[in-house]
Amino acid sequence: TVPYDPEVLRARALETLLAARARTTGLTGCVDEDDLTAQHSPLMSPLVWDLAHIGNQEEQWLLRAVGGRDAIRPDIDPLYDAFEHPRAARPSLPLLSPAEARAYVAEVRGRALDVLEASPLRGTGLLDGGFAFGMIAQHEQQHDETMLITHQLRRGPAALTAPEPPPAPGDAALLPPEVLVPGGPFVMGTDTEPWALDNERPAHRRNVPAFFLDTLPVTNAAYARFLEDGGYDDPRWWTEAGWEHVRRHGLYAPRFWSRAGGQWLRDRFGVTEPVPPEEPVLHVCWYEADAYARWAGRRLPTEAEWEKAARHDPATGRSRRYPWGDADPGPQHANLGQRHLRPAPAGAYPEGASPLGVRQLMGDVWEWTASDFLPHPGFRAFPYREYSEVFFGGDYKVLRGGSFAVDGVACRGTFRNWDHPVRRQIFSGFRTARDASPRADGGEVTA
Ligand code: AVJ
Ligand code: FE
Repeated sequence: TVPYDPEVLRARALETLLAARARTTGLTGCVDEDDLTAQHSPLMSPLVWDLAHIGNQEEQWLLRAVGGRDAIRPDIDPLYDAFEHPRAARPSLPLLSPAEARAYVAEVRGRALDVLEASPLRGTGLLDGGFAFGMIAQHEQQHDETMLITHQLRRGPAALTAPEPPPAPGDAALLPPEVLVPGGPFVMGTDTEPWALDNERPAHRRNVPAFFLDTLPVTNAAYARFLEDGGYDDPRWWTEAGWEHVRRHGLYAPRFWSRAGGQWLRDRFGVTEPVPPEEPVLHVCWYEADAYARWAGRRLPTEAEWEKAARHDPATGRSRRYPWGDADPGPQHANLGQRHLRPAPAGAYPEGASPLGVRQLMGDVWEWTASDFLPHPGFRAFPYREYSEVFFGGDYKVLRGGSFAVDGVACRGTFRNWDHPVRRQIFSGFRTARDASPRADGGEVTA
């Protein structure tokens, strides 16, 4: 059982479920019916599919599995099963209409809150620490990020506005370009986060030799130098599969970039603007991130290196929940929850720095790592194989940290995301690393 007060977790479950629904309502309420049911890209579902899928998962887990209630709409389960129908096929299914989907998710939610009220949040399994409620709040927030990607792909006038302008870049120019992460073991993964998903578990020791990591994510200005140096035309920088991919699809710059009047422009949620040089590069695939790193004489960090940089406190030897410590994310720590509707400039959020001074590990852009998506040693699928297990060993690379579109409930030092190496409609960027000489590990013991 988790070392948290069940009543604190009950309040947090309620708060995070309500916050997720407010965001879902915003993302589906700012466009008309046609926009909700249209396919904006074959890569994405219609928004109305995500909406009803959110409700259907909530019905299955909170009403049926936890609450032991009868099904409201067992007939629609197959329509909203992500494994039954590929995204491109979903617009032609007999989906609930926007009005029906709204009524359905509201009815499910009303009953889910009754179940929350009535459930003891201790013991083992789905109820321990309110896990099922945290899982469903995270699931809704993950689909909110998916819907924001659909909004990015949607054509037409802007439908979304940023709640707040982004912060200033701060002291970026004064920071050392890279930090040395000393070698030795650290604890990767977790046994104690009540709402950590199955792929983040269990905690285990990993030895990570000394390495250097970029203090900041790679910026648009840095990435543009790779373009100007002919990076996309030079097979030396690309893996074989990456070169094949850029040639076949004619890639020449990050997705949503275009060239006009001698400068790079980008489309962002229906507005075209000059590419902001100081912002972390966004909408690059793994192949592009990997090629840039090789061009720069560097490499992508492994997933273990990334997590060590984000969590390991050299002063205590402990792994923190977040780079800044154990406190839940606050607005001073990281750019989350689509607050700025864009990444913040590199160097922002100094209060979110890791013990070694690495910035913006959480929020802003998902960071591609060198690693394939694999289970931690001792992994057990929970509560369903289709969340993580069926993806292990597939054609997926791990992304860490979370983008500006991730909510704090789905953001942790241990949180793992994954996608195909060709994907770039997602809010993906990266930072680079290099090996340190063996002497740089400070003589720490190795596991
Ligand atoms: C963890 C983001 C890869 O969107 O496919 C949502 C999350 N799983 N519903 C995805 C998820 C089931 C998942 N990712
Ligand atoms: Fe889902």
